[in-house]
This record gives sequence, structure tokens and C-alpha cells, in this order.
Amino acid sequence: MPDFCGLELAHPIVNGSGTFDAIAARRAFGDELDAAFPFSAFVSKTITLAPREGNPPPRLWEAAGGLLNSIGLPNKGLEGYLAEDLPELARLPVPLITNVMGSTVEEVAALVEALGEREEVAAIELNVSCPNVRTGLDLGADAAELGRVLRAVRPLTATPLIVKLTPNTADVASVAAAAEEAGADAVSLINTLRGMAMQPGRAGRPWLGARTGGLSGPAVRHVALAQVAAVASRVAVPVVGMGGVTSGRDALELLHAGATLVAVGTESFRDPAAGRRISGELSELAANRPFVSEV
Ligand code: RRO
Repeated sequence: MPDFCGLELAHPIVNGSGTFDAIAARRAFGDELDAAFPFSAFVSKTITLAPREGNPPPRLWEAAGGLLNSIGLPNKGLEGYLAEDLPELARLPVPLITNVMGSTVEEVAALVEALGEREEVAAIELNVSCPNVRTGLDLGADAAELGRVLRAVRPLTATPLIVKLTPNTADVASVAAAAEEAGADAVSLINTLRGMAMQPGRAGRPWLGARTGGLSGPAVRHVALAQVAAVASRVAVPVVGMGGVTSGRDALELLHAGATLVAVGTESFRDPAAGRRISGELSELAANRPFVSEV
């Protein structure tokens, strides 16, 4: 049973933010979903203070071994989340982690303060790493800037704060160390890698409405492993590792690289029950110790 920021979780597999819609899944699968929920904690899609429409279409491109997205953070805003989504998400059979993003220190502070007061929210994940939205703050790529924002918001809540890091930076371990020093209770990585796809037959024209997007899926798994290992050897706080996990063996490799929890993201789009399958495979690997030590 992993202990993560004081939460006792049933197994180490959670979802990556924005990759599993628990409210839509309950509509589709009813109470069956709660009886066999795929994750040991649920991480919400990122919310912002004000509602957002998201980026112009097209928003998705299927890449070799991966997915490029430029969703652009459509969401109901804090008020809509508190009124409509939080009551639904609070009924899930696992702890709720709410993911937030702000464009200014004041926005991040308002989000953290409001969510920190809600007992339904077990932890807050600060998204400082969306590749598809210009925030005006280059938080995730700049250790000093991230430290400044975290020091301002840390005193506003006792709720655990997880910082979601970007792989689109030269030295992710230094950014993680700055987050830890400024009071982060955990870090999570990787978010998507900035990428581009061209329109077939239209020379030089980008496919995505926002020109660039974020790459996820098996194509990024080895980048994730390298970055999780670099961060885990630099910080003492727990690390949530993610990037291209499709099997228990992939999850185990991230745990061996130093992660405490592993998030499943893109694979859940292909199979919404992937998290459950992967946690089952992981416990089978763990039960078969000689095999595990060879991995
Ligand atoms: O909504 C998005 O476009 C998005 C977000 Br907030 C993020 O953190 N990572 C990503 O790949 N897409």
C-alpha cells in the first residue's frame, strides 16, 4: 500500500490529468465503475479560474506510437468545477486530486485557496507544464520563477501540493529541486513533449489548429524514464512518474527509476480499463520476485 503525501492508496497506479473523464465514465458504466475503479486516486483535468473554450480544431493527431494534442485547456472554471464537478468527483471510491493552472501568481493563489478549503480535495496538483497554453508565466521551465510562485501559494493551504513538471526544459531536476525547496509535497512528470504535425499534401502547413501540440504515449516513454530517474535522484519528496505506460512492466520500470506512484494517460483513451489491467500486471510482477529482479 503506497503512502503518498499521507494518503494510503490501494496500489501505485493513478491517472494522468486530463486522460480519464470519471464523470462521463460513470454515465457510461454506472455503479460498475465504482466497484472496479481503475485508479487508486483520481486526478482531475486541469481547471483555471475563469472558464476557457480551448484551442481551435483540429486538436488531435495520431503519431507513430503516440498522440499529439492541442486541446488548450477547455474547462468550466473554478466556480463551475465547484458547483457541478466536485460533488460528482467526491463520490468516487478513491481520493481526489484536483489539477489547476493559473496565468498569474494571484490566479494560482485563488485556486489553491479555494480548493484547499474543500475536504473533498485530498491534494492539489499545480500544472506548470501545459505545452498548449501561453500563461505569461514561464513557470515550469524556470526554477527561480517556479520557486517564487510556490513560496507565495504554499502558506495558503495545508492540503498537499504536487507540482506537475514539464519535459520541455533543459534541466528538469533543477526545476524539481526548486519546487521541493519552495514547499512542494510531491512532483509529477512528465507532461507532454512539444511537437508538430504537418497537414498531408499541404506543404508547410501545420495540422493542429494551434500549430503545435504535446506528444504523449509510448513514443515518449524513454524520455519519461530518463527524466523521472534524474528527478528522483535529486529530490526527497515522492515522484509520480508517467509517460507512455501501457503495461505493468512499464510501470515497474518507472518505480525502479524512483517513482512512488505511476500514472497511466494515453493508454486510457484506447482502453478505459487500462489502469486496472496495469495495476493487476504490476502486482503479478511484484508477487514473482525473481522475475521482477530481472526487469
Ligand atoms: O489541455 C491541454 O491542451 C493539455 C494540458 Br492542460 C496539459 O497539461 N498537457 C497537455 O498535453 N495538454
